[in-house]
Amino acid sequence: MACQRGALIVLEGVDRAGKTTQCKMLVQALQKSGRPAEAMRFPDRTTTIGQLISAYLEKKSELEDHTVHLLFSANRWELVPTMKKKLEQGITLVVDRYAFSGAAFTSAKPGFSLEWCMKPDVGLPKPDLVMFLQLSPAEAALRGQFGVERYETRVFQNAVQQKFELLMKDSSVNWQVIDASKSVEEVHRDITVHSLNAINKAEDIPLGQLWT
Ligand code: NYM
Repeated sequence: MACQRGALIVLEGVDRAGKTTQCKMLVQALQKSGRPAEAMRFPDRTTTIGQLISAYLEKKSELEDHTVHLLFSANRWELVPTMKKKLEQGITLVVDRYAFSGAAFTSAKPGFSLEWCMKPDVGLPKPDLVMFLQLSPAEAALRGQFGVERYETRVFQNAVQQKFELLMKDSSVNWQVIDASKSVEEVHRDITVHSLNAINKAEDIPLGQLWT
């Protein structure tokens, strides 16, 4: 009997919403309950393309805006065969950022339409669940200073938040908004409930294609 596929679960949100902490906690909780699960993150800075992106984010290099957008997308596409293989093996993937960050961040730059920004990621494996960790700019500010990487300013993050709100209007994607202002444990509980639901559903339906 073919094994049931794993679920593709994505966490999105503006910087400092707690995505990375929550991804780790979710993977650990799933593994502990006997469900195979692995963490992934985008950009994946370990590949050749990922290293170009990383240098750009760290302001060690300059890249033209369209070019870096396409590199972020290529970085997802290069991992697709690995992702599909793992999902087919029954492994649930918990992904820290995906195509939604790609579209939201680039379209927050002047001269970029959301439509253009979504195009290169059309057809990627479609997440079974996308949780948006919602945190107001005021609450985010209480969590301390922004980092030093590119995009880490209040004005830019506000623009990104607005683009995420547009993306969340798309009902072809299973969006769940999570109140990230709650305690780490409470957020973890909310995320776990939604994830278990998605994992159960994914077992019976084929993996979809994003934005098609
Ligand atoms: N980012 C991330 C993009 O601009 N486009 C993308 O496609 C993705 C996946 O990279 N500020 C931005 C969002 C973040 C930065 O992410 C690096 P992280 O999670 O801090 O490594």
